[in-house]
Amino acid sequence: MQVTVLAGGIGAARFLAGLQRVVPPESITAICNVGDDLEWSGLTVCPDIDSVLYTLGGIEGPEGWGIRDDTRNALESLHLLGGESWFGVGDKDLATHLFRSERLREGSTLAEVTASLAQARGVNVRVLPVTNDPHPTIVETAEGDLAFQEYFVHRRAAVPITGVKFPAALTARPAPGVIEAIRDCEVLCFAPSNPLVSIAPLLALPEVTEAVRRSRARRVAVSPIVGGAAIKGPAAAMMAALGHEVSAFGVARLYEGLIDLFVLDSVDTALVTAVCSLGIDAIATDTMMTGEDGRERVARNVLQAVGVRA
Ligand code: FO1
Repeated sequence: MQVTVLAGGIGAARFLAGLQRVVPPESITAICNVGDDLEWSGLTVCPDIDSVLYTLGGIEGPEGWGIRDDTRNALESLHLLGGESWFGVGDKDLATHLFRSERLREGSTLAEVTASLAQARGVNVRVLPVTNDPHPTIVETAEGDLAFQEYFVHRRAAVPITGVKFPAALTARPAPGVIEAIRDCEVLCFAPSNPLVSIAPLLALPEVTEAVRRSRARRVAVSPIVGGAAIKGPAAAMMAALGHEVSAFGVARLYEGLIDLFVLDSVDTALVTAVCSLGIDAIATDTMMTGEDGRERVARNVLQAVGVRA
């Protein structure tokens, strides 16, 4: 059985970490968002891919990004030199960006470098960038357009937003294997990631949405909104700012026509009927990925919900 996961960063990484304890990692493909990527001091940084690789490799930092017990000597020295230091790159993490950037400069694709990084970290899940091409997420704000990390980290997500756009969506091509992984899997999961800036950039590629629509997989989404709040990150505030209902139902509505089943948390049981009225099956279960056991339990619950014995 093949399982494909549409993935953002931290929420997806935790879900995948649980999933790889339930089904063989080799049977899992993660299709990762690259909209958060940035050029940092001349290096290519791919936060969502790295969060997935570090978490699956068991070395993620306490917030779910970066590497555990990392130091910031390089960043501090950079700061002393007057370089930009608002993006918190650790010393061990820096090695990933150096390696990736060098390989990209030599002509490797992002997918190839990602496969090398996965192998080096002992990650057996197939981790694919959704595209090898630049495909940035741009946040439209009252102060003008901001690249995602500029908005999220530099401006601490404190600037009022008016929209989100993906200017390269019509020119970026899906990376090799992406469409096949969506088309040929038995279970297609939308990870509990931010629907507007983690999953939407994947779906912004027309071929990806088309493949999701046509996939014969059981298509299931896990809500990143629980009890009207985001488990992590700016999803709730962004949904409110852009006029979406801040609830699991609001997320399900964004996925109308693309999923067969929506998994929401037990605290949102009252929303099951509303989600079903969208023509989407819905179940309420424990979706809290607390600790390694919690991640595994959520993955197991999701697979059971789609009828897979795990
Ligand atoms: N998030 C922060 O809130 N502050 C940071 O300084 C920061 C640095 C950083 C460095 C490398 C990396 O891979 C991720 C990093 N993140 C940081 C996380 C990242 O901005 C977001 O969590 C994701 O882009 C959202 O999925």
